[in-house]
Amino acid sequence: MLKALEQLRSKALDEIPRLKDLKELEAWRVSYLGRKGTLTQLLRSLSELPIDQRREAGTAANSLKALLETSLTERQEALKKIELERLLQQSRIDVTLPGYPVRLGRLHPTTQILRETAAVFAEMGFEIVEGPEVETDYYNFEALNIPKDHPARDMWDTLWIDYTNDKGERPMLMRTHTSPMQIRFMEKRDPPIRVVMPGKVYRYEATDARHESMFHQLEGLAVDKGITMARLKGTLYEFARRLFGTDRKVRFRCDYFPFVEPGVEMAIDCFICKGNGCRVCSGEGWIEILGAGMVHPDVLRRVNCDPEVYTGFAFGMGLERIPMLKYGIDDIRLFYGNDLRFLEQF
Ligand code: FA5
Repeated sequence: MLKALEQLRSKALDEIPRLKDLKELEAWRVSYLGRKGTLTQLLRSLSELPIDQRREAGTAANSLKALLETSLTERQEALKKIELERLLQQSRIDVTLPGYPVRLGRLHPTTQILRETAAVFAEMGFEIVEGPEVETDYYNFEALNIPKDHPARDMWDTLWIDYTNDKGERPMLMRTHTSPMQIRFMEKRDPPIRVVMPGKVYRYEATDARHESMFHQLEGLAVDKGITMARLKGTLYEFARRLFGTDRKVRFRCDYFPFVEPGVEMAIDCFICKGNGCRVCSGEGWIEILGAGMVHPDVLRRVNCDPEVYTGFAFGMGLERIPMLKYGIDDIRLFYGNDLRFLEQF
């Protein structure tokens, strides 16, 4: 028995430094100290020895067990250290390597056009102001001469916020246009006013090549003594010339918006068919980019501005329509489709 223990000892201790990883170490443990391991079996067979040999063999076997267990723990620690070293080595940063170039992003085409458009108006002396996208019925409709149940509400497909007040009304909505900012601005400031107010607007409508349910508008407002329709046309002509160049055609036609009198729409000749009619312009040859007009006297009165003294013009343009006209983009849905092949061209 003692001889067997001695052989086992030298074999086990000889093997242990050659074990390369924790997996091999585990196999070693199982083969000596596991339930069916060699040492475990020897320990079990102690009971079969004659009583005079059992004591000595027992002591030797138990001290060998303790020795193997200590060796196991030591090797385990050593292997863990080696593994850690290897991992550290792998992830070590070589500061002499050339760096990775930083991939620069770019501004979304809508952001670019928003800034470009606002800058054109800033050069003409307009200030730039932003406002809330969640509006109240009052600012989005009522203060703009569109009372409840007025048929003019049909002009704007509206997304209502699911909130009911004490009176059982649903007064909040995603703004359908930037025109509520006219009221908000005039409530705070007296004339003279020259301001543009860009931002997101929302409509519950079916999308097509020219219509999105979320898009951007830029609202313009000028209120002062002696503001006329000629000033409105002059400002918008100048804007179109600066943004699209002198060779583009601009068309004004009468239109109806409850908060202006008279009202107009401005269209630019279609960039694709050059006025002949195509899918993008629905065969019309023109693409409407804005609604405008002279601020209605009732709107001025509502914000305590005397319409006998002051007059004003206002306009609201669809911002996505501008890069569509400028770069010949034939589908508005491309703007928010998150396709980098489209976005990276700007
Ligand atoms: C308005 O929203 C008025 N608030 C404009 C206005 C302002 C009139 C101030 C008078 C005075 P309209 O719904 O027509 O009007 O929208 C204005 C512009 O937004 C349109 O000319 C068009 O360029 C753009 N537009 C309208 N609906 C969409 C849509 N679904 N997707 C993309 N652009 C749109």
